[in-house]
Amino acid sequence: MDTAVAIDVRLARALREARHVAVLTGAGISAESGVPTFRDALTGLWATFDPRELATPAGFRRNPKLVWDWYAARREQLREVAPNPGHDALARLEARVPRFLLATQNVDGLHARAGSRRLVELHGNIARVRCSRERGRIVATWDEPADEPPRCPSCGAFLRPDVVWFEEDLPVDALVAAEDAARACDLMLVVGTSGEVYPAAALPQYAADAGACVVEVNPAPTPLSRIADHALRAPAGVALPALVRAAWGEDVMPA
Ligand code: BV8
Repeated sequence: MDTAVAIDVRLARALREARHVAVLTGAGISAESGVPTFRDALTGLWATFDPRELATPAGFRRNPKLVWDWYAARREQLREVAPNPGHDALARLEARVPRFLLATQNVDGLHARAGSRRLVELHGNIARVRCSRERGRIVATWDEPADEPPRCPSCGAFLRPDVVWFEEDLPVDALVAAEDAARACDLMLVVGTSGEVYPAAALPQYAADAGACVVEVNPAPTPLSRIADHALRAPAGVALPALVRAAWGEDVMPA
């Protein structure tokens, strides 16, 4: 992996002087932790499965066991991974900025494990399992039947991952907090997202419309690149520690 990225001195100053920073992350920030992204041609989960089959209510109704097993496999895989220097840099950044909010589309829980606290999970968290009928009922333990998902101990409906599927509404509090932060921030970091999934992908436009400095951290251009004032075309695990070092001259400890 390349180990250097040049940080524009104006960007370093903008971050150091920012009073309110908002961050939007996507699957790309977890790629260096070994978590497959959704659209990476080589390892992307969608390359293996049809999203219409798996991450939608209709897909779950059609084949509950396949969807349950896909999430169970992803939960299992997450036991082997750890936050990377990109997650760590964002946790360190939070401690340096007066007002900060990290909105993630990821469901892998790695930001919280890295120590991020001012965090909203726009698409839920794969480690949580809930009743498919009673949205608020989180279930901590279950038996694994062979031919169908486990059932809710309270009402008998299938259990499901506590994530937001396509065509499902995002948690209102999380989305409102993320939108408010996007509209109020001085600077927004947009990290590791293809910018294709809404309403999360609308957040950088809110920040740009409000006059914030928008910074894209992504090895590849995306539909969001046109609204970015700065682009760090490098992996997040390299670019984010370099950005924090350039702003405050500190070393972000390796994960
Ligand atoms: C909603 C949880 C209202 C599950 C996910 C038609 C009908 C119905 C809806 C729609 C429609 N048309 C549009 C919509 C809205 C729809 C949508 O946006 N669809 C898209 C596909 C067009 N959105 C929704 O349905 C949302 N709900 O709108 O509710 C509603 C209600 C009823 C009817 C209609 C609307 C819900 C969206 C949430 C879906 N759930 N995840 C799970 O995880 O299994 S989305 C899923 O994709 C993940 O959360 C993921 O984060 C997200 C977005 O992907 P990215 O994070 O961007 O990841 P991706 O792989 O795409 O890109 C990775 C990037 O990282 C790349 O750019 C790559 O270059 C970069 N990268 C790679 N390596 C690195 C890196 N960057 C930095 N460092 C590296 N090392």
